[in-house]
Amino acid sequence: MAAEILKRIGDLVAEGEEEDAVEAVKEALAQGISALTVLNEGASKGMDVVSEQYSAGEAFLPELVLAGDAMSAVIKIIFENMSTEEAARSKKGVVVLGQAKGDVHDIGKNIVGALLAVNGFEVHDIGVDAPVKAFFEKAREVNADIVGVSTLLTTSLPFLEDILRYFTDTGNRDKYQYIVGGGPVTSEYAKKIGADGWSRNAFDGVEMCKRLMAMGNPGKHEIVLVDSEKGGM
Ligand code: B12
Repeated sequence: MAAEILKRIGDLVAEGEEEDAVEAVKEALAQGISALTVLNEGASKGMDVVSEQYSAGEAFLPELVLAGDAMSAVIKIIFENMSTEEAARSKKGVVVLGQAKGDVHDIGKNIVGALLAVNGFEVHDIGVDAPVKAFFEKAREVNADIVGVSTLLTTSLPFLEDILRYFTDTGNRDKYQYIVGGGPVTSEYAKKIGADGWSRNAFDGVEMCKRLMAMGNPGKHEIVLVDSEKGGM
């Protein structure tokens, strides 16, 4: 029963059937399937399918846009449900999150932000295509502990280094833990640019942020890498 509706949610997301996908998600939640399961075993599988199809030349940009819209719509419902489940949790830290300059992909970033929020972090999302300086300005405004940057585009990778350099050049490097993630952002790259943390996915990202909060001393400790898919840390 659960498997059936989760498969249906994945299929509807992959096909970009936004309204039907939202209805199916509501149905699954009403059946008592947890919001996390709906995300992991349902909606995310649909994005995996369309990603594979795109890479294999079997799906094209219009299909991606539709699937992306459907995913964004169901994520909203899923996380509204998670927030109420987890509302009583206390604040673990303040995070500024944004998509690097030039990049308008936002599904992964939104999942990272929402998972951090339901795990007790206060998240400030500065959106997509965010200028280098915007990360610092928001971090200063909200007195952030962690600044996180996402990118899925190889062409936007240099901005990750630029943001960190901006913090350093303005004398603010030791105020914030700097974390990076997204498709082309490897752990080696994160290490190379001098980031404080990197994780493979959003779930690992929560663990990484908890550890960074416990460690303190931004820029002065060894980088925290969390990659549960490799079984390593
Ligand atoms: C959906 C999609 C789109 C949608 C985006 C919709 C949206 N609202 O986001 C649309 C159609 C708009 C789009 C546009 C483009 N896309 Co596109 N897109 C994709 C696709 C199929 C899926 C991305 C996705 O949402 N994945 C699901 C999420 C959940 O995964 P994720 O983003 O990786 O996030 C997870 C982790 O990476 C991690 N994470 C992410 N961010 C962060 C941040 C931190 C701090 C941490 C700790 C972790 C973390 O946690 C997340 C959750 O677990 C990928 C293919 C792929 N295999 O990734 C291509 C892909 C990313 N796109 C690509 C390209 C080239 C483009 C375009 C340039 C195409 C074009 N010719 O116009 C444009 C770019 C426009 C722009 N300026 O940004 C390439 C990028 C290649 C590269 N490495 O540079 C890819 C890889 C496709 C490919 N194989 O060629 N795209």
